[in-house]
Amino acid sequence: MSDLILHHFDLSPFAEKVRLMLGLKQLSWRSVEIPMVMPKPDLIALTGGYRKTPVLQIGADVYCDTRRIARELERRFPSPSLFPQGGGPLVEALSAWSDRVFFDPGAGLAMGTNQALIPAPVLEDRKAFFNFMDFANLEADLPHLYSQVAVSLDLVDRQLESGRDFLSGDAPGLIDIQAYFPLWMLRGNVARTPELVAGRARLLAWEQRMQRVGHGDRRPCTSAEALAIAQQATSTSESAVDPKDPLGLAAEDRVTVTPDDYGRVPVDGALVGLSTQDVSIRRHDDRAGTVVVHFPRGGYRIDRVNG
Ligand SMILES: N[C@@H](CCC(=O)N[C@@H](CS)C(=O)NCC(=O)O)C(=O)O
Repeated sequence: MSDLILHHFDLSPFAEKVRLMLGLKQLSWRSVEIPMVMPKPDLIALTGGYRKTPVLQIGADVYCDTRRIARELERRFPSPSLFPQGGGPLVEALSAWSDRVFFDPGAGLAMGTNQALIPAPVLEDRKAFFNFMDFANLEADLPHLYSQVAVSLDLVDRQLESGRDFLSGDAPGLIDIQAYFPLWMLRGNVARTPELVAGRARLLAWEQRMQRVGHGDRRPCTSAEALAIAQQATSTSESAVDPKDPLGLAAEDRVTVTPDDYGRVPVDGALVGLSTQDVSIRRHDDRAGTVVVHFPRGGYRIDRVNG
């Protein structure tokens, strides 16, 4: 099988989510460092416009969004599982809590408590990108954001009440990673984090256990090498479009796939796969060759391109 290549940057919380999945599964992977802000020409050559961090490349298959990446890692490397106690669908559903309810106010705090320190190009980029953040009122909103983060920290702490080591039992799983990555972001960016977790001994012990999950075996890779790998590879994805899908699409239909939240850049291609949970499209780029780009369906719009 081709190498796993993660396109990411070290400070990215969503990338930390995937690095921990790779660590939990004790996988070897290659790391391409991408820019924190646009432009990202080498990433866009692979994705066709999707700019968020991280993206996982396996040969000529390009997986966008941490939820799609989790499903693919679990499919290709089932053991050790991201769901050691089962319950996968519920854990996937809980990404609506971790990735939005917990992450968004944490990101607001990371921005709002550091606005004066954030380099201007990053601040300008994120002002345009994070459409859910009211940058003009972030400072006034800090008490509200602290209260929102406290809601989630309290839930995690209370889930550990029974004395279990991890949120659903004795072994770490995706639910722990989902709950941990916003705390990882707070630690790195919000000076008052020690106060937010003070007195929560169970949470602190769990946090240390999560740090020990690690990142697996990481080796460097350049973006030029990653593009050459894509260029020489052929996608291993099967073409399968559900004929009963409500959108009424067929294989090879030209469509765009667009995140419905923030970073709403459409990716244009020929439909390859469409199931209840996943969508994939084929596209060509002079430098990346012919690639298949994969997205989850939850939180993404698929639109037919006429003509
Ligand atoms: N739903 C996406 C969210 C990813 C996301 O928002 N990532 C942030 C970085 S942590 C991002 O893309 N920031 C802007 C950038 O990297 O250009 C996922 O699960 O992968």
